[in-house]
Amino acid sequence: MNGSRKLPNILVTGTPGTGKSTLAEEIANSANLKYINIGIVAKENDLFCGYDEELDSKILDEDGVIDVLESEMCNGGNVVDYHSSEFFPERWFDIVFVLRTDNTVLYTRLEKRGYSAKKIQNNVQCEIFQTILDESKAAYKDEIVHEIPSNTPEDMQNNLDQIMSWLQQWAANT
Ligand code: DAT
Repeated sequence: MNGSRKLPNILVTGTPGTGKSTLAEEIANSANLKYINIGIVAKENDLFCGYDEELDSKILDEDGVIDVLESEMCNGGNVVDYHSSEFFPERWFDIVFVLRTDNTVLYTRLEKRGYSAKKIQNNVQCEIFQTILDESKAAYKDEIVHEIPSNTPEDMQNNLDQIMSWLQQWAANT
């Protein structure tokens, strides 16, 4: 925990389609924190540096994103939503949630989103190999990284309840 912040910063990460935006927005609304979607920040500030044909997605200017968000993150009280976690400064986050979704459920969600077959396959494989979980565990202290299920609305409610209790505890300890 970073003693200089009055409110914590939360990272919600996971493979695309696992429910990051849905949960992160719910947390921000329920706890009166600021929701920060890295994709939107990048678009608004034109923070891309090319296109990855293999992954069929724009390449993020990571240093640019860090520069734009640094002071806001130092103040605390943010819920950050992104499908990667390792390039953020470790000191930014007090807790990291990695959403996990069963392959078939994820497949259906990505199909509904209109992704190409290749993009769906890449993302489902990323989930099968637990790429984002491993990346988060390598980038942050084990005790702040939490793997949470995100298959059903009940999972979401459960996750929200647990995160709200964690926030209350955080407030009580500062
Ligand atoms: P992400 O931000 O990780 O790409 P999202 O929040 O846009 O994912 O969610 C993808 C879709 O899945 C969207 O239609 C909402 C739905 N969804 C998210 N979390 C869910 C959950 N726990 N149970 C059922 N559906 C969920």
